[in-house]
Amino acid sequence: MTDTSSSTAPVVDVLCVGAGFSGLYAAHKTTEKGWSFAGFETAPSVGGTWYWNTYPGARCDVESVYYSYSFSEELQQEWTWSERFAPQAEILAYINHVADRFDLRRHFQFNTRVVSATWLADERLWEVALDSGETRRGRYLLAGSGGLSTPKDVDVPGQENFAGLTVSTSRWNISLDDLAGKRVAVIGTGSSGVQCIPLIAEVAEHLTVFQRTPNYVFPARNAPLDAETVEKIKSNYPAIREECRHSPGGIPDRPVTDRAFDVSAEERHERYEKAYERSGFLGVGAEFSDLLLDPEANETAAEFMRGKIREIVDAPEKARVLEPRYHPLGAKRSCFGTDYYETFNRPNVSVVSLRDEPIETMTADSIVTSNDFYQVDALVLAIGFDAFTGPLFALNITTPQAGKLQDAWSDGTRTLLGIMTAGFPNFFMIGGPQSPALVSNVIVTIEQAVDWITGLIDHAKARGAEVIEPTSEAQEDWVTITEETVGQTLYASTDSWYRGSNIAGKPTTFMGYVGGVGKYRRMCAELAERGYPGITLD
Ligand code: FAD
Ligand code: N01
Repeated sequence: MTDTSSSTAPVVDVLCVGAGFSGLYAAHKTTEKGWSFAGFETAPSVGGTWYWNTYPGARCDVESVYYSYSFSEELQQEWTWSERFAPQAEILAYINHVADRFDLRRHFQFNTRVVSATWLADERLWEVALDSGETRRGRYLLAGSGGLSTPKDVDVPGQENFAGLTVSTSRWNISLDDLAGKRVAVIGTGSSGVQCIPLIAEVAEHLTVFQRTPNYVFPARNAPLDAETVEKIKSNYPAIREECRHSPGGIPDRPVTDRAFDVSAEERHERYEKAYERSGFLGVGAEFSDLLLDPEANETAAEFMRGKIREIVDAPEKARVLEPRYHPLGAKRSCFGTDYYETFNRPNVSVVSLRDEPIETMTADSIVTSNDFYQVDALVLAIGFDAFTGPLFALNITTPQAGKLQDAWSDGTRTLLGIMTAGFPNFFMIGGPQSPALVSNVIVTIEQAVDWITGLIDHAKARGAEVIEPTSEAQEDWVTITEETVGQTLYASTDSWYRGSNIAGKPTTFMGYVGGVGKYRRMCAELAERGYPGITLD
């Protein structure tokens, strides 16, 4: 590695990691204010999630008209989404359009990984070290490094023995044709697996799905957006965006107040049927107000979904394996699929329950379970991410007073508003842990966070302060709020990547605020109006 140490490079106002939705909006917002900005991105181009996750079937499951930037009326008028849930390529094209339209690429250094970030207390600056050997200094460090950008390490026993084609959904680098005529195994049935399985089934000679935990898969009900719908949306965008900003989930809400047992079994079933037709995040799982609070109420929705699976899947044994029984509906991230359960009616598709027969090892051409062995030519890993802390810890963020971020968070994430953390001055996370990003339309949270962070920096600058840091007391108050809010729900007791339980050794603390983006926005705004109590300026 050449040493191109750039001590002569100018000190910038803002250093930023990542050129996804977060980094690009941060670049736009801060440079508009006249601040200097230096962004770094491992990938050769913009896009973040939508650059990396190019597996067949990848698309958003928050409707595109909501899952997009709201900061520019011109942008939302000139861009037209073709489908209710745009495919990955279209979302990536949109992000590229945004980068070009607002001339944002010039602020980023691509093919560049930030390997460490160190607070230089005397200079009151951050210094980032890059994998090129260079260093750069700046006043503020923004992490737009993503919640789902670090793939989970492969932990399938014996996977290193496998000699066939191996590909991961989060780093997809083959074409679907490469799987044509092959015996394919997919391991993992979260959102990524659910989206790619039906398409792989269409080309594979045989597809075996290795499923550990069956999840609830709702029909996505994707469809082209017709001209009339697009026109209606475009003429109403400001109101739609406002509704999203003040909603619980960052999408227009459909408030319900009655509980599952307030109505008769027949009425409940009818309502679930209608909700199933509607699908989306406001479908079955949101039909009654207590579904994520009361296990018995939840079970009525869960059993409704199991009934749907039994209706759709012809073979009773396959249906039994696919029926979710190990966690409440919605307490792990729900999945939205197209022809997901129908795919298991194809003669070339089988499903293996790893709960019944765990994988013991792999050979050069097979997966060996406790019960059988399955010959495969290609292996697709859809095993998920080391969410939130994975990318943050890889930044090796260090301050003299608090040490490394991973040490400060060894018992779980501790933040103020999911944006700042005590002991790490001038460090801001966009859509970080303990923000609403985990359970919302993430773009709403990203825009709100960047707006709030820049407002706070303006406030500090106006007072001649260079250093911004939350107090430990304010941080503990926020940790308590997030824990109490989630503690009332079924999320709190369900193993999931939300709680870090998909990664061996990771502390299992819930990594989001589930009180809703609207309420969160109000709390952030109130803090600003009150002059940011709990945040010290120096
Ligand atoms: P990312 O898009 O993850 O971008 C972070 C970038 O930082 C990456 O490009 C990464 O390479 C870069 N980076 C990280 N560390 C470093 C480093 N050390 N040095 C340099 N660069 C670094 N959310 C929704 O709300 N709705 C959806 O429908 C939805 N669909 C999704 C589908 C998939 C397949 C996945 C994986 C996630 C989905 N999400 C969805 C969540 C999604 O991650 C966010 O919506 C959003 O894209 C996050 O944007 P971001 O810019 O914060 O992070
Ligand atoms: O990852 P996941 P994902 N052996 O962690 C299994 C977003 N997203 O990439 O549940 C066998 O959800 C694991 O089993 P279990 C969205 O927020 C959105 O699918 O741990 N199996 C699980 O079935 C989503 O929630 C979209 O028992 C193993 C699966 O792999 C998040 O990204 C699309 C295993 C992992 O599921 C992550 O989704 C894609 C092992 N060793 C992603 N290790 C949209 O639709 C793991 N598994 C918008």
